[in-house]
Amino acid sequence: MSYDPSNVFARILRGEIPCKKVYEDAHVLAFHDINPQTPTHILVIPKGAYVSFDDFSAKASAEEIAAFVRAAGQIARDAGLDQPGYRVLSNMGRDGHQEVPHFHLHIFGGRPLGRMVP
Ligand code: D5M
Repeated sequence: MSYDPSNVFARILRGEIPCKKVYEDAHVLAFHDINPQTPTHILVIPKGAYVSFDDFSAKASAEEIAAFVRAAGQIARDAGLDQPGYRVLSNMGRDGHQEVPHFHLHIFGGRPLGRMVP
């Protein structure tokens, strides 16, 4: 699947639509989900044009991957979620019910999340 630059997260990265930003560095942007499923629901996205986790894992540089993972952990810590914990999830493709075709990680927290339901 080729990258569609008109997707909503690409538009956020270009500053065409606003977001509630929680973190930004050279490789990563994070903001609050517009439709939060938990008291804290943050989306972490790479600035590079990657469609999905599959695309990112295959094509991103080691520097981008390291920056992304480090940032995601820091964002969760800064949100106060590391104790008592949180959930990280990425929907991938049609069966994964991915709606926005720009790779993103969901960080869910702020209440007990219960057992993971696929
Ligand atoms: O989830 C895509 C997520 O993106 C979903 O939880 C809503 C969120 N979303 C969609 N548009 C926006 C804007 N404009 N700001 C913040 N969050 C947004 P997926 O994993 O693709 O199913």
